[in-house]
Amino acid sequence: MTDDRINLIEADITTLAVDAIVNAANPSLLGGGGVDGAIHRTAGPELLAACRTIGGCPTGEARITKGYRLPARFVIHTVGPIWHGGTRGEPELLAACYRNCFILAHTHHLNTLAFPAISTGVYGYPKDQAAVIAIQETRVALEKNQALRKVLMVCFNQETRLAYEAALGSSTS
Ligand code: AR6
Repeated sequence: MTDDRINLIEADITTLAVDAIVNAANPSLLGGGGVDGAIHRTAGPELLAACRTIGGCPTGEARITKGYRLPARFVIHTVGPIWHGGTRGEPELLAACYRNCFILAHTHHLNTLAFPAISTGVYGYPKDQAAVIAIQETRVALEKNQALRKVLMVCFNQETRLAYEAALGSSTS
């Protein structure tokens, strides 16, 4: 059973005291709007300095930094695809984001993670389709990594919560 380790919560991700929160970043890793802006504002300038040393991140990949002034110990920065209608590899790239975040969590022995709905804000990915991919990849990761205790799916609005509820209900784990 994996779904008992997936929680949908309504929260500002920057307030969560988990091992790592995930940032929906852009390829520069130098900050932006949305959840990225909120994370950088709360984490403080040390986060930006750490991101500068990384030198960017291609779409679909992920990088890890400390959380600095955040209650979370680490930030996993991933770059989701921009939605262009779904024919430019968006589903595969979004799935790769989740997979690469879970790989970093595993290698850093992180047991509690919180995800925003990657790509569904500024990048325009349809929330329902993104939720299906997020839940699918999370179930696979939870099955493989029994040490992963809790994955929080942060719903910043009602539409996102409904999308996750539908994705969780649409198939068995
Ligand atoms: N806590 C949790 N979720 C949030 C928060 C928050 N504080 N703020 C927004 N969200 P977005 P993207 C939700 O636009 O689509 C940035 O400028 C939001 O409602 O943050 O991947 C980057 O630098 C939505 O459900 O990320 C990139 O340029 C989800 O987080 C670009 O935006 C993702 O929305 C990335 O776009």
